[in-house]
Amino acid sequence: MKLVALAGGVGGAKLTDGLAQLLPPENLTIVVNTGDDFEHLGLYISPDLDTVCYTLAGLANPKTGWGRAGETYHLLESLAVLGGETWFRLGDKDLATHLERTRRLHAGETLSHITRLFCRAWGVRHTVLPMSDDSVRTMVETVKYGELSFQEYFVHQRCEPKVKGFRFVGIESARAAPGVLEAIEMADAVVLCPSNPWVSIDPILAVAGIRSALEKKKVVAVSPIIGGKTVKGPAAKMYSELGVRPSALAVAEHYSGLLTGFVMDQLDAKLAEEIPITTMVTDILMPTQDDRRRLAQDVLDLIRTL
Ligand code: FO1
Repeated sequence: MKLVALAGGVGGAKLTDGLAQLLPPENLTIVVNTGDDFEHLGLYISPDLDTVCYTLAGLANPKTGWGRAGETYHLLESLAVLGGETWFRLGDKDLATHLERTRRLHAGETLSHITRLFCRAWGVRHTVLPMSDDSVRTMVETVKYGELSFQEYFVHQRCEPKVKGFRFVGIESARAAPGVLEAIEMADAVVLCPSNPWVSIDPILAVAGIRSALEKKKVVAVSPIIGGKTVKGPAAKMYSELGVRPSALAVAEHYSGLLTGFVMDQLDAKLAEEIPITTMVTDILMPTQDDRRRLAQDVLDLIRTL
């Protein structure tokens, strides 16, 4: 079975890792949100791309899900002494990624090309593609502070400001990165990983051609919400602040018109009858490597029945 997975940060990375344990490299392409990307300390940072690649490479920090395992923060500590900006925790190993990526971007290489080179260096054999090589920046409209850039909202303000909406700056002119639409075309199904629907999956769906390519495919979403709460991150809080009761049902409705199948947690089993598409009820938490593979297997089993 040939699959494309659309992924954001930590939850998405875990499921793609499970899928990568089950599918050979030629049968899995992972398309990653780049709306979270930003420039910081003169460096180009692509948090979701790095989270997915580090996870697939077995290099990710197991505690946070983002950044590198066994990380040190010597640069940040020295920067703090000088009164520099330290709110975004860039570890020493991780910095090498940002330095080399930034150097290559300045030399005219594309993000997708650089990602391919880095994946080869890290031993990641499955294809990881940024959604676009063009700049897309997620802006979060907040009640108190007006519009904030995504990392300002997410990391600096710790997702505390109440949100009113989102804007993806640059989306009108962003083209899908080379290979994205081709991979969807060739796929038997597309999986929307348990990432934040508002700020991880929606930016990918908003890139020209991606949503319409998905409309011709079997599409299965895995809920990032269990029992009204998100496993990690602000998705449930965002639903509440936007006037929608956070639930697996709200996620299914978020993607309405696009889905052929839906996967949600046992805790939400009662909601299954309200979802008008084939729904699998299973354990969607992925605390261990085995859980990632088990959930990925459930997703593949569901796809085979559609
Ligand atoms: N998330 C945090 O909550 N605090 C951080 O200091 C932080 C640093 C960081 C550095 C590199 C990187 O690739 C990711 C990092 N993240 C951090 C995670 C990240 O910004 C978010 O999880 C995503 O953008 C949302 O998917």
